[in-house]
Amino acid sequence: MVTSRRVLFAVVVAALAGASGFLRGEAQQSGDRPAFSYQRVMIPVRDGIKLETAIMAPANAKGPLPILIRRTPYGVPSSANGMGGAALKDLVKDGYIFVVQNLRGRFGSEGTFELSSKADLENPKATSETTDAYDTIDWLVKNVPNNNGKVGIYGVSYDGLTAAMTLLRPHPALKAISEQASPADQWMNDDDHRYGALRESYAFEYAVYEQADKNANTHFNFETYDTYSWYLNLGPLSNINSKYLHGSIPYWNSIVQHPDYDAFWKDEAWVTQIKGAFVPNLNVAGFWDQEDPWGPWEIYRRSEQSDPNRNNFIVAGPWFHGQWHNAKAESIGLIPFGGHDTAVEFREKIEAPWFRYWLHGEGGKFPWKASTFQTGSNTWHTYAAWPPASTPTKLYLREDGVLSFDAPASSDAFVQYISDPANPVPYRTRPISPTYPEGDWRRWEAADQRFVEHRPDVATWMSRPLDRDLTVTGELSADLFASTSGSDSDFVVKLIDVYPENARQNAWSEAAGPPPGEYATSLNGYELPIAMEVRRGRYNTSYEHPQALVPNEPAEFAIPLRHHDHVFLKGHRIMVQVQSTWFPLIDRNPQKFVPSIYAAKAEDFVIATQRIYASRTRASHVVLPVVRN
Ligand code: PG9
Repeated sequence: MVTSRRVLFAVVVAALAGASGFLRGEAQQSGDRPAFSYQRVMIPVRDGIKLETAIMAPANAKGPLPILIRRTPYGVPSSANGMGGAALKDLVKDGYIFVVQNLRGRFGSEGTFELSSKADLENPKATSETTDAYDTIDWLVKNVPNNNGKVGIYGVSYDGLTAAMTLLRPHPALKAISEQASPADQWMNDDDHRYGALRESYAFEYAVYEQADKNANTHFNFETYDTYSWYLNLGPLSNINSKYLHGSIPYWNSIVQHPDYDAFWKDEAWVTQIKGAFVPNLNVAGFWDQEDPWGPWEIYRRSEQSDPNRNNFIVAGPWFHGQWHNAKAESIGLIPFGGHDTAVEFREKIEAPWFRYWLHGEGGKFPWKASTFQTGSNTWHTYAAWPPASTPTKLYLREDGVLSFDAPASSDAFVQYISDPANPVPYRTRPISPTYPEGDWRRWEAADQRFVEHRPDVATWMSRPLDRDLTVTGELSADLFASTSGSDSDFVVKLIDVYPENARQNAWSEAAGPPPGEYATSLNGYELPIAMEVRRGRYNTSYEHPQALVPNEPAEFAIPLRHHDHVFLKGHRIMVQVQSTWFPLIDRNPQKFVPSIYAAKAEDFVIATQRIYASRTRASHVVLPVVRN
């Protein structure tokens, strides 16, 4: 069942202007908020449809100003009041004409919202987020009074995607981009899949969120409090359409009609069209981004193919999705950032100077290519190139549950567990709230993994306490040698930083003991995930043509674990957990090969015996890019 919450638009100034008509709005000032005028205009694009756009200009501008655009599916502001918020403080100080536009088909914008990142640039009739941005910039520089002819575009997530897609065909007035947490290829990674494994809860709930109602962001109305139970009781995925959506959500229909990496997804993978860095772009990534942790690195990597003018930069920090635009970011969940307010530091020292340099011509170009807030050490770093030089170092999963730098010596050793799709491993503690409205969803990637360590279907390896700091900077990966008694299977790898048992002096007195609820909020023995990823067996040899695994025959699974900058501190231990379900984050693999999992029947889901090999010839391991300090 789908319910919709109408978002009320208080149109402060109902200024709907055509290509030449630009109406002046009233300047708004309240308390010490900066004074901004506010106009709502309809901007025409090449196929004749008009896009609803809010324009907020500082009332006290001394001279012409650059334009800073954000393009969004979530609704434009209904007044200029947001200009006083913490996220924009530094940009507001520098002076910009702020423009926020609804994507085609969302809220007051005409056309159809397809939730698509396809950009068919060869077809002169095709429109996309690339062409809509181009046409919007063209209109703005010609019609907005007092602009200096320079435009920047930025945004987080979907807004970041629309910023990033301007890289493919930038308007000449576009002088600076900052894509932040943009997805790049929705089959390969980020919101909807991980190397073809469906992110069931996210893909479903997001498709409903954006496509159930043109004029609202819609929360799916779960009739069960714990969504883990809801998804489990749902049974096979085909029940989403047969019992609830009835084909009403086009993007969900596309997902279930295209299980494999076919032409549909390859067209959606706009990032493959990047050939170099032709406009300055600051990519921004979060190490614990629960939605789009991969895209910014992929956009950065593709842009590095040709960057003679040093236009391509990346910043990464210890953030959940978009946390760098929160009023403060001093911690994620229970994990503190060593006294740093990383959001304020990012905005003051990186984001605002970025646009100041490119759009106001003040300050200097960043002397680095990459900057990170390194976790563990809790310090900012800059790098002349990413990734910096490191020594790939293998940590082996041994048969006795020990994680060791020494390779296993035995000839036929493995660790075994039983994976039952009827009792899948939850990805966070139950009850699991819906994805939207966001609550615990934001912080779950930094959650203590002790909550599943005891499960018989979670295999665990642990190192000895480290005798010195271990700095890991660059791309991590895992290489599992594994078998299943089934003919398809998932393997999830989690790399975990285990805090010492006495990591923190607890605040309560020995004699009084902890106040209710506080014992579980200690960092003592905390198991902090640093990297987590899943590989789906059917795609082990081909993304386009899934293949059955041979039952009980070991195969090698290469599992990329993305880019990180983390120090495992002296006294901490390193842990690896391996499991075959991660629910309902990832849909359940039936563990029996079927042509499409999305058409699987209840009886296709079978119990399987999984083996992770730990022998001389099949030495499962993770690879850490170790940097000597
Ligand atoms: N992660 C969301 C999203 C981005 C792009 C496409 C689909 C979803 C978002 O937060 O906007």
